[in-house]
Amino acid sequence: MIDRRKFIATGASGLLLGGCDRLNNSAGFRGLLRSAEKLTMASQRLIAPRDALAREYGEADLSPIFRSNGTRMPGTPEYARHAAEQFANWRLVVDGLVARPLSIPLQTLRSLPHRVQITRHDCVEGWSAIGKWHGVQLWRLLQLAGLSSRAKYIVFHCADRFGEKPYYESIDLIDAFHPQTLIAWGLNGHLLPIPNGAPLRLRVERQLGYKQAKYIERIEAVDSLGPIHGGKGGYWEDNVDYEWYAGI
Ligand SMILES: Nc1nc2c(c(=O)[nH]1)N[C@H]1C(S)=C(S)[C@@H](COP(=O)(O)O)O[C@H]1N2
Ligand SMILES: [Mo]
Repeated sequence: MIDRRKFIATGASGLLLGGCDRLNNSAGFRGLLRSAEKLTMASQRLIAPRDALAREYGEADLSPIFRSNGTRMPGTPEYARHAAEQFANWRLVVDGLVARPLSIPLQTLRSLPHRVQITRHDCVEGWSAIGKWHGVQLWRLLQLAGLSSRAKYIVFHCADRFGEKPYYESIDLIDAFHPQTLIAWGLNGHLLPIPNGAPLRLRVERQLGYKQAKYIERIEAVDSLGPIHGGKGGYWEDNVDYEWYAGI
């Protein structure tokens, strides 16, 4: 019995091979193939990684302790008072280029739909830790506030100071609307501990540790980073020339 499918398959691929062989023999066509390949790689590097999800891990991968770095306890009297009250009166301000500026009580924020994700944090100082984060997706807050079409960046103002200088960070709208970008209020199944940024910290999973702003009290939408503090978009960017886009 003749296997018709096999016959057709062989026949077809035979034809294709014949055609490709002929084309492959032309140096010009091989060059074209190579440049098309380079083009694909280049465009994937430029576009795909910005939207791609950061790797998520399982419970078994969690680091036994998620260490703390930078500020472990903001030194201001205001923060001390909030900490003593278990942050019962903490509010998150969302303002700048928005239609409806918000001042969201922490309790309300924690009652919004949230996402849980286990990701790896990489610090430039050469350590990593895997933690489980619980938080509201930033895009939800920007939607609630009615982000203006003039906005280009989202700035995170923090409660801690380095001398006189407040810690702050900023991201663009691609990262701001990324599904894994959270305003996190929980770590490993508990409310966020103070050393890790209580009561609210940013998780922007495609970027390095210093972008993960802790102790967030205000989120500001802006069209330019120039007028804010040193103008380079973040405390470390202003003061020690760290990259603004710290992609990993
Ligand atoms: N407000 C604030 N956010 C901050 C810092 C800080 O000192 N202050 N340190 C950054 C750095 S360098 C790292 S590696 C992470 C550390 O987060 P962790 O303390 O939860 O490990 O927070 C980042 N966010
Ligand atoms: Mo870091």
